[in-house]
Amino acid sequence: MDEVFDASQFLGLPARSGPVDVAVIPLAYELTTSYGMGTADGPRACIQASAQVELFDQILGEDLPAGATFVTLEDFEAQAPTLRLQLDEMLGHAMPWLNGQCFPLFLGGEHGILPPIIQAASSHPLVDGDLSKLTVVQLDAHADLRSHLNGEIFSHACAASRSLDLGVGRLLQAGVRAYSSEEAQRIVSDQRITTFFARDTQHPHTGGVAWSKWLEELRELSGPVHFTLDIDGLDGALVPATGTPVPGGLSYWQAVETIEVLFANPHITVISADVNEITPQHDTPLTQFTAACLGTKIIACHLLAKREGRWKRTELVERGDAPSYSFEHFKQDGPSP
Ligand SMILES: [Mn+2]
Repeated sequence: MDEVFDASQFLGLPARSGPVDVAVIPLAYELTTSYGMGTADGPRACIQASAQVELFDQILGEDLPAGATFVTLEDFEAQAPTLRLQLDEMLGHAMPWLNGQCFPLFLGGEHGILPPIIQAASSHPLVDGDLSKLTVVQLDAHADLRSHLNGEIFSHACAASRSLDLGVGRLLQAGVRAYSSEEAQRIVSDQRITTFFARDTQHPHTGGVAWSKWLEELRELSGPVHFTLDIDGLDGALVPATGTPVPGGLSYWQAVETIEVLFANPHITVISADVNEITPQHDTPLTQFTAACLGTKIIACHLLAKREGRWKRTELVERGDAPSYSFEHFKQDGPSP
């Protein structure tokens, strides 16, 4: 049965009434991008490019939406006057979709969207206010472990640092090939961080061995997981329009394999994901189309996990002592160094 095509929706899939299974949430956010410009337009460009993505997924074995109800939200554009208030705004926007009732896929926007998503994830029933239960799996050219960039602690270059500061229990990174000495030291000293450097996984002779170890790490994870895909983790040739394209990155199939292996792990629940640092490419749609293909792969793998019992809608429990999660978090963090 053919569905009516709706260009405002991811994959052109029309929003349907009833409980939402998959929410695509564009976060048109660009405040601290250091080099390229245009990440605020990235999510919408990705949604437009998704119209050209095939609905059939090989491992799902059927066309999307595969019986699921999709919704693509309108672009979130921060209105607040300061960066911290905008992060709080984004937190409030993200949190309703992290209640365990659906799978949210956030489209960014610069990687600075990660800390508010992670803070919102603390309200997910499987995290239940304790972010040490949460693992973040990150594909990225950069470690994003700086304490600050040009004095700004919520810069995209600090996204992983701030997520760890919020209390995330583990951080697994791959594709990393551009980082500072400060970040190299943090990778060694912070036991929560495991980094697979592109220098090792992409090595022309021994890369396969390092890559197998990365996949092994993914297979050994347990508990709730957030997957964050900075598209600059891919080789710059695949995503030339992203803010900081870097050579020597992951192949498309390595990104696909990471997603498939992660979602196939029966001991984890991938509660949410984001694809970020998408910037529209005007001469060809390559950058936004690559992001749309990987966003589609994430959704297909989620639906497969759901079909095979690795993801279940959390039962809504009425609690007398319902925990309250602060929307003031970022605002109260005080001045930058
Ligand atoms: Mn990043």
